[in-house]
Amino acid sequence: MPQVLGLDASTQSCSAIIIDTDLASVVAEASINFGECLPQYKAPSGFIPGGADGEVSSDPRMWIDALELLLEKLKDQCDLSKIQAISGAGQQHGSVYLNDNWEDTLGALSATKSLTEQIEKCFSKDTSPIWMDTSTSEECLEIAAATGGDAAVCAKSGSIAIERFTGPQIRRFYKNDPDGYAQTARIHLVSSFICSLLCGSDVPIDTGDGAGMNLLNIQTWDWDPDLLRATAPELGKRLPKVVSGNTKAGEISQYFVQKYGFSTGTPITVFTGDNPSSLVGMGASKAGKLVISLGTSDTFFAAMPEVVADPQGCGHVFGNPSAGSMSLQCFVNGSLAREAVKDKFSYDWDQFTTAIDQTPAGNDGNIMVPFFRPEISPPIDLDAPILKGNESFEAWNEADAAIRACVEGQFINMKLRTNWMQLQPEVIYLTGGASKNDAIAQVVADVFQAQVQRLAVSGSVALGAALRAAYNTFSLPLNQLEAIFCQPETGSTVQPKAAIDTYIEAEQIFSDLL
Ligand code: XUL
Repeated sequence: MPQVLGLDASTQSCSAIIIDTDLASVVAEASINFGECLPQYKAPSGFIPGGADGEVSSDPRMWIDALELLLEKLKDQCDLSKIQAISGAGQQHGSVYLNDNWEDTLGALSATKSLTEQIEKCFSKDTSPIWMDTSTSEECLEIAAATGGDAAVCAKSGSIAIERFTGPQIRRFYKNDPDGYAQTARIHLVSSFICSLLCGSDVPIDTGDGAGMNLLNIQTWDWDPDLLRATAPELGKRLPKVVSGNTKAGEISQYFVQKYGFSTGTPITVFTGDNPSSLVGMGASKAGKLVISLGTSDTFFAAMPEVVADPQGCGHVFGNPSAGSMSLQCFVNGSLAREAVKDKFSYDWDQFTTAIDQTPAGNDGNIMVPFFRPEISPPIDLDAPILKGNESFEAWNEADAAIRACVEGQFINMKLRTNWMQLQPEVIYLTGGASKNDAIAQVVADVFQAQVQRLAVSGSVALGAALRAAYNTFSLPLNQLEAIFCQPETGSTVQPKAAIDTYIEAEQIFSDLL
């Protein structure tokens, strides 16, 4: 019975799933919430609060302790010697800075001491900047200027220089602490750091997570010499090599064999970023399916038929860990915008849903640019929505129409902004908090003129890691694994009802409003 372990080292927790690919079943799931289980790190939401100038960082020791607690928990639930393949994923962009003790320490881990105790002497920077950090605007400008501008950085790396991306973070560290940088022998992402610990050796970065650094060239899928030079001196030698997601990184270290009962020789597939992993875990690793995740921010991602970068510089291109590339685009005005318009009329969520149900697709020509705060897709500095329609609608006197206009506006904007990806969606997988709402799902189906499904999967990041490990280790076809583990929830499929031309004029008016 091949059992497979998938790990998810995310912002607030470290989670795992163990699946049995023969029995088509989930054997165990466990999670360690950093704030709850490791209060000594004083990071209730997984990062150190109160950072100056937009700095957001976490203590990498907390991630190591969480990994050990997680394995302890799993060991109590099942026999880890049955696991025959492992992979994982990490929150994207976060970086770990290590000195020249790193490789030797990894190779000589002793099961009688804790991991943190042994890795402690390997850090050349005490904390790890993570994806929520916005402190590097200056470094982004410098990297763009040294590389020939935003368009050049975007064409090379798949994204313009972005504050949270790892390259600008590395540059800021180099500028603020040149001695610390000089002592840094290796820079890892969260994903490759955790994978190195498990393998007991320094492992590569995959193209999925590597592309979130503003350092990887999306044509060659290798470090880009111009971007390395623009970021920090002698950076190339500090980075692990880059490999595709279907690469074996190593085998489980004796430390974990002795301490948690894993079997010697268990293969580990290179880790990837959480979004690339979720692409696989949602069953969307092949072009034609796309994922919309509705959260605080809404996120849109899909396997890409061609490697193209966003000419407007808002979206991102990452390696697809199952082959080729994927796109990702974030929309800041997600659930907070839906909530703001609901609250404006003192509605509850049931009234919000009824409002959408009782108004027609196309909203009688009433349109909203639903940005209650500055948006990044497209970049625009609004603090209140723009309304266009009849007089009473524009005066915010029509509650139901305003609610439909907000939701239609969000997905019209999403469709317009993601045209560059050249996708022809057959199925949209809707996930995240608001995805359960049938009225919102119907608007998505109508605007995109595609079928919408909600999957039964929870924890698509860890599941994606397990599926990748099974695919890579046992050569089980991904579509076969997806057919077993990524099934739509019964009765969750929504077909478009609106006529195909319902939104053509609205899309034009929406574009003209920006
Ligand atoms: C993607 C991003 C986040 C992180 C954390 O670019 O910044 O989604 O991966 O989840």
